Amino acid sequence: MSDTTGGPNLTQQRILTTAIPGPKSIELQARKQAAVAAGVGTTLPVYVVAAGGGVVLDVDGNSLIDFGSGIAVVTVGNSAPRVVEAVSEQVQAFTHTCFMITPYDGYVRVAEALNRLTPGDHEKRTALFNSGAEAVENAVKIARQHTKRQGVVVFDHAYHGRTNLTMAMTAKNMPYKSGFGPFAGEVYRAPLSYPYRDGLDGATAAARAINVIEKQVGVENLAAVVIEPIQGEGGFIVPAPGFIAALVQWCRDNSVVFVADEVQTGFARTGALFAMDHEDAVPDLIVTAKGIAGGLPLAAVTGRAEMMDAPHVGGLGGTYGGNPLACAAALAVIETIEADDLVGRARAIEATMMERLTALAERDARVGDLRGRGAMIAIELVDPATGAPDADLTKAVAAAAHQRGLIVLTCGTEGNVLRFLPPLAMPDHLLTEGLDVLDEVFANA
Ligand code: PLZ
Repeated sequence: MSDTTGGPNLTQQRILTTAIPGPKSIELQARKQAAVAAGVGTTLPVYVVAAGGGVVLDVDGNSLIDFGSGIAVVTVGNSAPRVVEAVSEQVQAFTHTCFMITPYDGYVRVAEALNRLTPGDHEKRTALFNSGAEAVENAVKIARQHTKRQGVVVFDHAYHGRTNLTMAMTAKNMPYKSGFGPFAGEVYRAPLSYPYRDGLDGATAAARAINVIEKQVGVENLAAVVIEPIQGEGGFIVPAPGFIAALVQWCRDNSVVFVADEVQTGFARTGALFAMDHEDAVPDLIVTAKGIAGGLPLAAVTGRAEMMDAPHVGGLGGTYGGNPLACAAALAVIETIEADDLVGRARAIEATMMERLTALAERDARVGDLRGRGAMIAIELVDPATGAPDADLTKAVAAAAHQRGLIVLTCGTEGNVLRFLPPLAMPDHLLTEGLDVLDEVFANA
């Protein structure tokens, strides 16, 4: 196979042939600056020619270890073989008809699979969309129709997207919201459970959030509570045990729709098919995207039939939602997760990462917290003396890792969280080497 073909057969090695970025990438980045809107930033401007397994190959011949998965998207790996085959077959058959005009069975099969795989054994329905933000918006539309109420509660540090409604739902001002208002109304923010920072147990943190909701919104005005079971962009915050279950129970008691935004946590990422599977609770609606289709744009809302069926016929849709290529990819992703036991693989990755990062945290007091599940792990970096978030160190560590050929991402409201999201197709030797690179970087930082 030629070296510019992606997929798992791409040479699984970290190779640095130039400085990062190399000369060809620098040239392309100059063209990008002249041609692409400045608002669209790039974290690590190496221009990609192929990717697969655990590496990303750039135009200068550098092969980088991928601890990012394109922000938790290529969970099954880049150009995963079943995805390539299914999409290639579909692209020859037809590329689009619009499901709202003349439908096709790929969409129905994805809906059936999601109804089967998502948490809870109640009767379910699914609707397909293009992006996480679009699906979150549709979950809110569905909850409003079902409850005949308007209010939406979200949480501190939440990330739900960049469209107008989801900007209102996202917590962080820069870079997501600043100057882009006015934002959609009827969105209210409640305090999260953030064990490292608030020290509260799940029940206490839930009682605090519920008090805010009852006093500041009022149950009679509330359509939905929307939460990421593990926050993604907000800092990979795992709520204290029982927090999510208490919120779900409160929603049930008050006829409020509980929406789990599993755009980042879904599809085996956390060592379960869905992060809600770790909680002793079942969401009413679950929003999925990213990992669902191995890199093709697809998103879904799945949930209780009586809620999903509340909007009138024609009330939900969009030109491309459930595009045939994306559906073919999703079916191949689901087959891959099941056939290759990627849930088990995510747990094995968790074990390796936790062992190595625990050792790092013990050696280096700047690692204030280590948290996450499966192949969704992060460290929060702080000033050891004060516990204050250290965004500068986080930026420096990420940049040094990039220089050494390791793709890592940062996150967190304070920008002081380094997150690791390797594809589950990553071979062990690259996972270990990536962790070695991190050790080196911390030793020199
Ligand atoms: N909900 C939980 O993580 C997307 C955003 C990157 P879209 N997260 C990555 C960026 O800077 O734009 C995300 C998410 C959760 C919703 C979304 C939105 O998904 O597919 O980007 O619209």
